[in-house]
Amino acid sequence: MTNHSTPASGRAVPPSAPSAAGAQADAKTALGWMHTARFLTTAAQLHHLPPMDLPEIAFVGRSNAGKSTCINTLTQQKQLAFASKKPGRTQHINLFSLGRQNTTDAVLADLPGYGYAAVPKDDKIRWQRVMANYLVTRENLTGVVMMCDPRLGLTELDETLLEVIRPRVEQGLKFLVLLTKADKLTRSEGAKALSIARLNAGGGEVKLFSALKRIGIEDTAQLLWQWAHPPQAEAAPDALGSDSATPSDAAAEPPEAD
Ligand SMILES: Nc1nc2c(ncn2[C@@H]2O[C@H](COP(=O)(O)OP(=O)(O)OP(=O)(O)O)[C@@H](O)[C@H]2O)c(=O)[nH]1
Ligand SMILES: [Mg+2]
Repeated sequence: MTNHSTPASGRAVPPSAPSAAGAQADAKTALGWMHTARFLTTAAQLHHLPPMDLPEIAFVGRSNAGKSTCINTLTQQKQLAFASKKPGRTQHINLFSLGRQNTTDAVLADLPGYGYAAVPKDDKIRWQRVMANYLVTRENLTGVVMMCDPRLGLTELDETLLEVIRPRVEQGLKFLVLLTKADKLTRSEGAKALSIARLNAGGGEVKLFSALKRIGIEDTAQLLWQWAHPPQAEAAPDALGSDSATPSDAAAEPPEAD
């Protein structure tokens, strides 16, 4: 796939400063930031995941929905995450660090897909439990990107996952449904899929996405940047009365320009 149009100048572009209304980045900045992604670690079980206190954004969805391809496309790296025609390719939780100049200001998590029929039942149940635990207990989880093939719609397991994360979404967990492989839809099918998914996503954000036709890439990168760089007030909801100009934490501060 020729999807790695490296923003050669991206590294040198200083990110936009967070405005009073909230941190925003232009597409070039957001894609430059995504391009800094590098492999951090892999874990077969939750307790193997390193505890972290940086924003973490998880990609979830049915097997074969396009999670790994989406990560590769957003990060403009061909093989950062394992993508394959064969469903069930991703079998561990794989973490990738993001941040310029070898600092890390956020983490992406590529999760194994669910619903792949050929997986033995016990493995399925085990994995669903790991996934639910991850979504409920991972403290630094800041956002969830649910990848959904609109030709299949939201499956029962997608709905279950939505139920699992609903309490956290109500408490501020960010949530985006990406309707994948949008290249396979006509314009009107795409519009219809968007409105159906918006109804089902309970007010969460929904976008069309295609790695192949490069649909939704910039928007998604910008949204993830925003999630990982919340406005100051959101980053430090209770400053314990501190009125001093404390240095902001790495997650709230835009990375320095090279
Ligand atoms: N047409 C089209 N195919 C895509 C797109 N994104 C992914 N695919 C294909 O879908 C298949 C599955 O992609 P993956 O990224 O491995 O899917 P996954 O969700 O990570 O799958 P698991 O690891 O099994 O959970 C591969 O054959 C990809 O080439 C897209 O935007 N358009
Ligand atoms: Mg995968």
